[in-house]
Amino acid sequence: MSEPIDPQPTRLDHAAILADYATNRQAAIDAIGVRGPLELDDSGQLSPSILAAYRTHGFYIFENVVSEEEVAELRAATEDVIDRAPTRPGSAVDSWGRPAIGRDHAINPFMLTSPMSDPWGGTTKLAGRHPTQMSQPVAEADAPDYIVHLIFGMCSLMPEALRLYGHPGLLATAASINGDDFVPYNDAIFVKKPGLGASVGWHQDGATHWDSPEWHRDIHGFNFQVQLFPTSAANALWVVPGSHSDGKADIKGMVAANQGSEMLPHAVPLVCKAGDVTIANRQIIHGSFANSSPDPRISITFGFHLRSSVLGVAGKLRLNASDTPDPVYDDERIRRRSAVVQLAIDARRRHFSSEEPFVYRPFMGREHEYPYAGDAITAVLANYPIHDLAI
Ligand SMILES: O=C(O)CCC(=O)C(=O)O
Ligand SMILES: [Fe+2]
Repeated sequence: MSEPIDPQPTRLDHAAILADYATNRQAAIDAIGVRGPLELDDSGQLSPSILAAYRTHGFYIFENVVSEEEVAELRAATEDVIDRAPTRPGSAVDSWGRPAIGRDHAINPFMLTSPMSDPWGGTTKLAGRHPTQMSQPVAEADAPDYIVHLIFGMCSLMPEALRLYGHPGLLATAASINGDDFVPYNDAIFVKKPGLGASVGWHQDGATHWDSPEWHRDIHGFNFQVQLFPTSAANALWVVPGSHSDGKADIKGMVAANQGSEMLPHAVPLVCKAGDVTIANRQIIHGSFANSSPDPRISITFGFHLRSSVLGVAGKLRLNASDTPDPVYDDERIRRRSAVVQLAIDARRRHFSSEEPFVYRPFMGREHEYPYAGDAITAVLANYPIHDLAI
């Protein structure tokens, strides 16, 4: 049974308590057997045994998907974007005194928060889906007031990230799980710098279909996370295996039953190498602790849905939540957002010429309308997160 954890421990105390718990739970994930190379069969579908493991457990770790070179490019590009973030909310300049980027975007690309905080846990934000707050270790005296927690709109901020979005193995996985007419959800980069990174309170991602008569374990889609650094139990994303199949969980009750401790007894850490890609069903209970460890995590996160889960559905979880009602997603909205995938495929084809490009069924025969060249680039990418398909 876990000890209740001090809501504001020192960084070192937090790291020590987490280390004990993690050793235990690392053995549990090793026993499940949910990792290996991303294998496609002759028809380009995800290998049946991987698909079966993903459907049962609600997650999988694909090893060694993104090459060292591509990871290096993505790291450099992401670090540059982080460097250009405003120093605090509303600031016009970055930490070097240069004009901060993203101030002219319809969706602010940066979510800033204070070091090792839990900005959503226990609040009503994002449809109140993070019911409990993680412990928030006290940051070192020299820590900045604000850190970058999330970056939105990566495909227009970094060509490297756009190319990643067109990755053939990942898109084939999306087609295998959600069908050839799969549609994108959104993208977000989680940034967890050593001794600074914020936590993400336990939650399930889906917001629209929990009470649907057609509810099933895959109805809210999934997210990939491409890891730019090796992850450890201390900074990784954690999941509760199999919890995607059980409907809406009582997370508050689970934490209360665990003596108020956030270290849930059945959770496991998705420990990865750089270049590994995790996939997690959006209905799985998941979260991450404040990064009190000495190691960074940067996770490039993007998700995909079944088209039938999105079409005709009034969205939720919009980034620019305002007074206007959530839109009902129609064919045109889906086409606009899906065009980012088609553009990404072409951007990747031009850069990695020896790789077989993914064929995205909804755009078959119309690929030439979405070249990664000329005006098509801004036509598709300008403020594309306003078209996210958030359910
Ligand atoms: O990476 C994390 O810490 C949280 C990720 C998450 O909540 C998500 O991908 O939905
Ligand atoms: Fe999540």
